[in-house]
Amino acid sequence: MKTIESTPYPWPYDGQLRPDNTALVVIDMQTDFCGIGGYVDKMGYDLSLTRAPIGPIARLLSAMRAKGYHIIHTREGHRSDLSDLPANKRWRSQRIGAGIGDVGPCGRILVRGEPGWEIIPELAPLPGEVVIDKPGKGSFCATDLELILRTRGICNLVLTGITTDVCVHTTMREANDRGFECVIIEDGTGATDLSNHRAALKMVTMQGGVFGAVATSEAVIQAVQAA
Ligand code: C5J
Repeated sequence: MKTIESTPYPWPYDGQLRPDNTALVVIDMQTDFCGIGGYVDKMGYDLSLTRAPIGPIARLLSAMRAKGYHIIHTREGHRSDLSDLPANKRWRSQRIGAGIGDVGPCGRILVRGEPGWEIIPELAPLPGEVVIDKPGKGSFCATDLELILRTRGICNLVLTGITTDVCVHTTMREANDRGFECVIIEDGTGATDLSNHRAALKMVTMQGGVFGAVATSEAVIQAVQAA
């Protein structure tokens, strides 16, 4: 039996924390969400909030890669012809001055293959690690993530990335409804607004852990490194 110290219960619920059944999921650590000139920067939000999880995620990647855990990265982005970009998503982004598909300082905003869409170099995937390209906020919508998890026998997800209240939360809710056991990492996630980050974490802890549990990166690292 192995668990991580977390709130509101030691995670995972069944004590079966192992490299073969557990994945570290790193969500949307792309320049568009945490780099100068990217989508979040164009919207005028404080980049220090979305850059805060970079260090904790780097340490988690190092610890979990060393122990052979599955590593999965995601990228939010659209086809270059924007055929998978809903008109309302584009319209809303244009209203706030950061039109998805429009040219910005880092190329076309949230378009696959553009510089802003790339995962930041500090957290770059290693060869062989799964990278999920998603057109939406959740990582399960219009992707093969669930097929990959089931094929590999992964039932536990350690969720990190940005933003806590949007793509990470949507992914956690989607995963929870599919029966995956999730923990969200409080210092391994970040939002465009600090109170939204804190509220998103608090929501998870309600109802006995309505979507799973909340832990620190250090608690995960200590557990995976324990003999
Ligand atoms: C957003 C994301 N916030 N990765 N995307 O639009 O959370």
